[in-house]
Amino acid sequence: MSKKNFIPHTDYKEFPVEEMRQRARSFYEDMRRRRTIRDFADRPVPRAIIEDCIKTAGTAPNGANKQPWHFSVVSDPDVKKQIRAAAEEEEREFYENRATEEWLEALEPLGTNPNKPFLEDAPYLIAIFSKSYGIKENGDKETFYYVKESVGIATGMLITAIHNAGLASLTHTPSPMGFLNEILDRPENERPFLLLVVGYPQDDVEVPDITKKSLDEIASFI
Ligand code: IYR
Repeated sequence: MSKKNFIPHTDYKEFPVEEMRQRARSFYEDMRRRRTIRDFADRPVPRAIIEDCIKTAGTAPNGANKQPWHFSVVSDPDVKKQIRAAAEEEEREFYENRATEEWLEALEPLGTNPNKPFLEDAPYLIAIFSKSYGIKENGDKETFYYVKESVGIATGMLITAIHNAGLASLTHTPSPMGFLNEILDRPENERPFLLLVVGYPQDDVEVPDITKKSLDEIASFI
């Protein structure tokens, strides 16, 4: 007897072990090509691609299936310009005053600075908002659970989907990001989580010569 509201999970697909091995390896080989880039071309990207990537993010596992996220997709040049101006103001403050010496040193290999031309160059900015709580039809607050975890997972899936589609992204976190609520007209129960810049890399783009930790350094098998 199935539980109330349960249906058969007919979408699950098992693969023979050898095929699983190959799939796991080839997915890793493909994902390790992903790099954050900071120089975007202004070439357009069909909106349908972005829509499918966001639909992928929307399939993420999350607390009590409350789906506590909102993706605000910006392609309007005027809005991008406003976001760039507000982000650069925060970033100037960060680089000149707020960041500790240790933090600036950690950023040194990435070559970041307060100038954010990518916020206007890239065809899409996806502002990801986490919903701290929901609002019921009668206006009462609805509690949401594991909001940061949920939105973090959805964002990882979005970044993966964008890479899989053949586009590049940049996880940009101007701090604080409250200006995004104003510019994008998002309600008080939503908090900016991250600004994802999406598009094609500029021709001959370069990336920092940095490496990822080895399996031994990031995992233990007991
Ligand atoms: N938000 C700033 C600084 C910055 C911080 C970290 I941690 C990074 O990994 C990269 C940048 C900026 O976007 O420049």
